[in-house]
Amino acid sequence: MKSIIFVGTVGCGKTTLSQAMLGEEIRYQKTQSVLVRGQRILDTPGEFLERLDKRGALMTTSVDADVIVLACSAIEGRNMFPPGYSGGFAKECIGVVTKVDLADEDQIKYAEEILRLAGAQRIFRTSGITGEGVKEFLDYLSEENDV
Ligand SMILES: Nc1nc2c(ncn2[C@@H]2O[C@H](COP(=O)(O)OP(=O)(O)OP(=O)(O)O)[C@@H](O)[C@H]2O)c(=O)[nH]1
Ligand SMILES: [Mg+2]
Repeated sequence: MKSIIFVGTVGCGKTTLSQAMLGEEIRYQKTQSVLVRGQRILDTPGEFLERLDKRGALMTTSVDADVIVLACSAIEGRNMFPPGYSGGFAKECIGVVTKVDLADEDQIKYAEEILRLAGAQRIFRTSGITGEGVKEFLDYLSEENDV
């Protein structure tokens, strides 16, 4: 599997999705600092995106990952990614809509639009709680993809 770094707002579901990807027990744990999970997943605190003074740290940390994964909760309803955000990383950038188990189709589409505007080239619909979409996402990360 390619190594990834999750980028998304506080509470959008990065850690929960990481736990689902790794087949771990799902338990809430606020991410306080950058954490490597299962060797290939860099889990970051949402504050790294939300606070302007932390965004540089996010860029530096992303050097260690093959793929940038922008995460957007389907029930969040706000966009914290600047347009074309992915361009700053100069790497493959994809998106995950999280918490699809709590959302309707319109909400999911809105989150997909946010991710597309941020520059995500592929987008997956996921839920760390029900496990929806997790296999498709993992399969993608295990494939060779030319972007
Ligand atoms: N129903 C549902 N709840 C979710 C899902 N993903 C996360 N949650 C809940 O949302 C809350 C925050 O989830 P986290 O995974 O900790 O969010 P995070 O993005 O890691 O947040 P930070 O570490 O603060 O950046 C927790 O209470 C989770 O149980 C999901 O797919 N479905
Ligand atoms: Mg977290």
